[in-house]
Amino acid sequence: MNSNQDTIYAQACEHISDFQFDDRVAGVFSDMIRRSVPGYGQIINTLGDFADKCVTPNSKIYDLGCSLGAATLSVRRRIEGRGCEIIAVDNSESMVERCKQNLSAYVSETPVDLICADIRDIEIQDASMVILNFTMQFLAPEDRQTLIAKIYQGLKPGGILVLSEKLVFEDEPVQHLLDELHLDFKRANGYSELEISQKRSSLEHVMKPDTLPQHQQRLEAQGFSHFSVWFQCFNFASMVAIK
Ligand code: GEK
Repeated sequence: MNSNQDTIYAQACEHISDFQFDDRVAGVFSDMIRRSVPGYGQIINTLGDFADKCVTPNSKIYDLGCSLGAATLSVRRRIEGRGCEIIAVDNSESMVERCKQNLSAYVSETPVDLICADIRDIEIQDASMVILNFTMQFLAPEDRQTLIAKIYQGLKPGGILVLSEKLVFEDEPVQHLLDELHLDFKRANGYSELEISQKRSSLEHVMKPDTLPQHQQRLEAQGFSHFSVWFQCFNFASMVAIK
């Protein structure tokens, strides 16, 4: 077995504690997210395409909840020579430490300011692109509108927010069906029933997904007048909003 393989919930635990982005998770995170989030690889690649089209010279790009830097790396290689700076933020020290190593493995002329901080506490300015790739779902629901307001204010006109999230659905049969398809995706990727159910319990109080209308209303309430879902696989979607 590969030491970077996610086996965190493979053994039965007496007590399932709340999920944390600690060193154990950071060490297997690439494997965990690819085996858990359908479309993750495609979304990461496409963030580079968005950057190529939308990032303007001498602007800033924010990767909020950057984890190991996958989105930052995808964007960085597409914007060389534009005089831009990427600000990558995560509040997990273990993630930031590993992210630093990942970023330094590639040569680039685009500086990355890697910050260990809460995304609620940082300033956003002169941005042509802001990325929230599966991060907002971990923020307390009452803090989400304030974060979107800060992002909107920090974006330049024409700048984009790419927001990827797990979704929930008001329609019960749809919720059930897409949930089942997601579980099958995890089973097909080698997770056992025990791993699936223990991970689910650990995330219960930590990750609070919204419905698609909740996202759209939040973005529109802030002033984003252009909005679309550009990717969806089962109960995972990525949205783009343009200022
Ligand atoms: C990727 N975007 O690979 N402030 C800063 N970071 C936070 C906060 C917060 N308040 N809350 C959570 N995080 C990445 C994947 S993972 C998604 C993002 C997942 C961080 C947390 O430490 C973790 O690294 C990340 O957000 C969420 O494209 O695990 O499903």
